[in-house]
Amino acid sequence: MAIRYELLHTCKQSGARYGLLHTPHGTFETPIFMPVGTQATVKTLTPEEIKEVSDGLILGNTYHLWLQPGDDIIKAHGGIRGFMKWDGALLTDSGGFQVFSLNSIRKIKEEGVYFRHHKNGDMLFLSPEKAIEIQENLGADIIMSFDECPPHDATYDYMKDSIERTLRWAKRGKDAHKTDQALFGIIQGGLDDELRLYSAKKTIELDFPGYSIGGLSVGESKEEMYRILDLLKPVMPTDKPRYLMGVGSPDDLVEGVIRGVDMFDCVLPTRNARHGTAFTTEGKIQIRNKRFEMDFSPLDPGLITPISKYSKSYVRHLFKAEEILGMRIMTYQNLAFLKHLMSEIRQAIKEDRLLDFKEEFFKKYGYSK
Ligand code: PRF
Repeated sequence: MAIRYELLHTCKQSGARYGLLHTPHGTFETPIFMPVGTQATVKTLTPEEIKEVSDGLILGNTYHLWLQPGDDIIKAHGGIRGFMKWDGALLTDSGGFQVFSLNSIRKIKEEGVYFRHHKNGDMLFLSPEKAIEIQENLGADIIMSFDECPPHDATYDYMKDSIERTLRWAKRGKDAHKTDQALFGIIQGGLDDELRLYSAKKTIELDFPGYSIGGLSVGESKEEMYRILDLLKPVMPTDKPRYLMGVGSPDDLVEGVIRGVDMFDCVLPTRNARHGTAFTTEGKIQIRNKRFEMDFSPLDPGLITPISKYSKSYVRHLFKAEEILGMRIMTYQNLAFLKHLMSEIRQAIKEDRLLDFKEEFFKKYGYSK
């Protein structure tokens, strides 16, 4: 196991955790947000830019890179890091979630999942062992068990069968895993307290170096997600990192950290950016809006970065003219904003005032709860 988590402080006001995640490619302060680089690129940015707007740890996807260009080609480059020239640290998701979210035609069997390629229709098969093998070829520092993420409104019986299978898959993945990459277990269980606690207990018994919380932010309300996080907080091992998968709106980051989460990833900041929505210290803005036509102020007057020299009026023009630079500037902004937010959160934890910070944050930035 080539990572180590060090818990350095627990916020007296909120119970949030401040710690260090030691990996072979850097030591990172947690809580941390990881930008998503699904196809061995954080869309629109160069690795040098990703360095500037991240804390140095990003996410890649097994599913996409296995299908294109193929994990053999990436392995021949020395893994994703060598392929995309990223010298920071990396985490890969196992492909399970993507199989379920991108493919409507699929068959879940005990041995794995059969499905059709979402573009060319080829019949494909992904299993716990195969997901580990691909992730070993992709070479990330942290890798994920192969899981099923059932719909949040699945029946109790379906959910129970699914988490039992995911537990058997986790064990099979663990048995197949040979490298010193850190393999995380994934807790599922939907919105049912009993099933969540059962999945947590059994996953923790398998003894992984870190635990992911999956199956959330899949259509349920924020209150339901926070309730499940509250439920899990006291049962998670304190000496291992906790990763909430696919969650990263500014309000969810604050609420997740309060509930003991150390790591997050989400396509939201980068995807929103490409659709013209900026996260700023003055709230969320849609840059295409007519009110920015003559606005010569920077995208985010409260956060000075290399893109602050561009006016809102200019970035609006780039979007209206469908110029690629517009997406680049907005992606830079949204990731820079989340990096800044996470550093403020860490500071507030260290000073035992994260609940005060939350109050201020929601009031000042206008993010809805
Ligand atoms: N499982 C995996 N990846 C994921 C999820 C999950 O449940 C989610 C759910 N929010 C995002 N990414 N393997």
